[in-house]
Amino acid sequence: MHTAAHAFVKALEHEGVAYCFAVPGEENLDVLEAFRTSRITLITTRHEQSAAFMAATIGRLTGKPGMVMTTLGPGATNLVTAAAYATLGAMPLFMLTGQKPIKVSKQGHFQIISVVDIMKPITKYTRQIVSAASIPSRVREAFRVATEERPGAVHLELPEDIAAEKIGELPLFPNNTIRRPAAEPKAIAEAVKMIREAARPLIVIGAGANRKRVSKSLREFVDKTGIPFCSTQMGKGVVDEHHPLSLGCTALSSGDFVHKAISYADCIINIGHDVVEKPPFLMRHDGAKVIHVNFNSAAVDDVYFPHWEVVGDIGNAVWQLTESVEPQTHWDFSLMMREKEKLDAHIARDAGLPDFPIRPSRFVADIRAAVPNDGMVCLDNGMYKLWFARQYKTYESQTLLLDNALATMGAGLPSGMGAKMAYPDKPVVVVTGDGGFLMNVHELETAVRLALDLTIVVLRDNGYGMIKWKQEASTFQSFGLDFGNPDMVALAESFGAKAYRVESTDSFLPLLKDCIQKKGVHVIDVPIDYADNVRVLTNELPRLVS
Ligand SMILES: Cc1ncc(C[n+]2csc(CCOP(=O)(O)OP(=O)(O)O)c2C)c(N)n1
Ligand SMILES: [Mg+2]
Repeated sequence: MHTAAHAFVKALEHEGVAYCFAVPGEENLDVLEAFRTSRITLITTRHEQSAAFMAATIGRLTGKPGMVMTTLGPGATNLVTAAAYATLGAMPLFMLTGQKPIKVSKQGHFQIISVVDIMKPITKYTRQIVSAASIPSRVREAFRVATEERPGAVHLELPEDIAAEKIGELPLFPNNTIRRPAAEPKAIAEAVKMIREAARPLIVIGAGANRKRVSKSLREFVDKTGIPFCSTQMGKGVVDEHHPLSLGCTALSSGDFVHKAISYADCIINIGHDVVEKPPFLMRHDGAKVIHVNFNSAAVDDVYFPHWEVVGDIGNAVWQLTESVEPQTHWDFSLMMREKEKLDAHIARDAGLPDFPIRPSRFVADIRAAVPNDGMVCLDNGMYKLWFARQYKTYESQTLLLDNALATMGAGLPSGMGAKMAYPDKPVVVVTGDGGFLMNVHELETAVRLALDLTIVVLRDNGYGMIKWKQEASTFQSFGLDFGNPDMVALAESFGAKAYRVESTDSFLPLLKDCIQKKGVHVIDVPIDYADNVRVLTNELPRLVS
């Protein structure tokens, strides 16, 4: 007879789980045994946090929950950051944790904390399984909730005595494809009227538009109407940023050319807005009219209170708008387009700077030159994220994976590993700071063991550069943000990776191209000069964008 753990793993197979990332504990042993003969691939990692970052990335890219398994207590608490990352970032993630026996236990409170309570504020659903018979329905419900808009993390706890129970075959529940409801025609009609009557409409693309298949319909909307667009950091790439009507990304909170372009709009078609991202524009009561197009109605906020809402499947809503909105002769985009020209010229100006250590604009330009159009760049969190969001033009949706929701350090390398597993044929480059890299550097061992083809570029400024920028820009004295580094090349080589130190700026691009072509894990140690953070972003831009 099978155990409840077998029933659990069968339910996971039924949900289409391909990988389970795990640091197992003794409370997981029955489940581990069930995985041994399952078609799900178990991937042992070196930390629970990084395991869950990998799983969340699989969820983010496939739309189906990625899975992580840990033990109780310390294994479960190590999931906290990644659960928050998935929930704030709207990534479907399924977490399974073990627990001591709940029926009879002779172990006191050893390692026991209420994991379900810990998970409450950072998940959409968290339950302890108290009877084997409820496994199929609990698993189905967890996967349904994790996947449904807005997606996020869910958690089940399986105590070891329940997992070990002998049971017969349990029937599984249908895993239906659910069609999302379409926006109501009256909602569309009013939006069409507002867009037609505007003088300078503008499309703003947010994180929600980057989750589902919206790219094609949005591209058609832009092409047919000729309305310019810009995006938030997590909306990058939904429409090719090389498009002549692309006004850029709201990488900085304010004060860039793109913000100036937005200020000219009198009607903003705000597609897939997500309040977790810093607002791409601040609404004013006497400002532009805003049309909210999203899966759900708008969460009202001091800076966000749209005038009209088109609620329903975004792709369908955009298709309906495309059907009805014709280009209007009274629309005038000339002021917006002038800001685009200035932005493009500003980005191009520093793209070829020869200085060593490399400067941020040159670094971003070199990465863009090396990575093919469909190749993926996965960022950790640090100063370079702003430079990438501002200056790395994406061709396709989900080709620049960044986290502008929890914005946690440490997710760069694991997210790159998850991306490579989700898309084995696409080149994947991780860009991380020296701070963030060392937060999950141990996963180099997992990457080498899995024989992933992955290039990791480590930007070395010997400090927490992003915070140093804010410290300097706020005119604080330099204090408390510098650190030393190990020899990155020796460190990476000790894990079995190939490693290189960049000693001239011109050598970086050919080296990167070469690593992307080759098999295996490659780590490139790149010293960076961050003086442009203050020089360009803090001091120069406000002068230029007046
Ligand atoms: C887990 C976590 N801790 C702290 C922060 C705050 N923080 C944001 S960026 C940053 C510095 C990142 O340093 P590094 O990885 O070296 O990148 P750099 O900015 O130097 O390029 C810090 C400390 C964070 N976002 N996440
Ligand atoms: Mg750094």
